[in-house]
Amino acid sequence: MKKEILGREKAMVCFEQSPIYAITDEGQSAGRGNINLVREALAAGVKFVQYREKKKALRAMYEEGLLLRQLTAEYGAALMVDDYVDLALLIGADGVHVGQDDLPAAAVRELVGEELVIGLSTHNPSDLKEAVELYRRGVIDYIGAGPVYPTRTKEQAAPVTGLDYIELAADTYAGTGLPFVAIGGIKEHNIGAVAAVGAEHCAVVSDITLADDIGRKIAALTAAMKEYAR
Ligand code: TZP
Ligand code: MG
Repeated sequence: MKKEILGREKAMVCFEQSPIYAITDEGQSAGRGNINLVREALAAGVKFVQYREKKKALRAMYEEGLLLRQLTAEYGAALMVDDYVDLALLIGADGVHVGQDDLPAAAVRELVGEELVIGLSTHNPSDLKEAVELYRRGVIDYIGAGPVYPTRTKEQAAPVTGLDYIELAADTYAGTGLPFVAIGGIKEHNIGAVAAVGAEHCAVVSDITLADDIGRKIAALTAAMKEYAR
């Protein structure tokens, strides 16, 4: 199969171009399925998508991941895979997103080589400090920062960080260039506050996957970020 991988540099251009980072959760998709959800998000202009499923069989994720890869490639958008380095490599994804309890980012970099994006979740100033070092060494490309607000999407999420941590991530970005995306409980009614403390990118799961009209939702989230940007 032809691999549709964008490459690390182009994938990070997609990150830059996408204030909204859309993440899948089929269990909260009102029965629509990931392919439909992602198609609508891409049609609404999202350029950075993460395939994240915690309860799906890996075989089904492989089949679906191949389809999502094709779809994202048609829109010139980047596709990330949560947790599964093997799946990311096999489907030709643009990168993999790992958390603090997953394989260490440096070990993942050894596996994936230089052409894949690596994203790392961070939850506190100590994670952030380590992430800066990993970014300086070329191991990671961006971080997630949060959960900003309470969320029901992630089981056993880290303690809520509030907006102070997002402000710290924004100041760190200004000083080091480490790109970050705020995540956790971000919705149409509070995304402006997240943008106001300096987030230029917000990862949103349930407010998108449960939206009646995904196109309208993404337009509203994007407009609020623009309106309240620091
Ligand atoms: N990591 C930290 S919070 C979270 C993840 C994957 C879930 C965010 O989901 P939602 O529905 O946008 O709160
Ligand atoms: Mg993980």
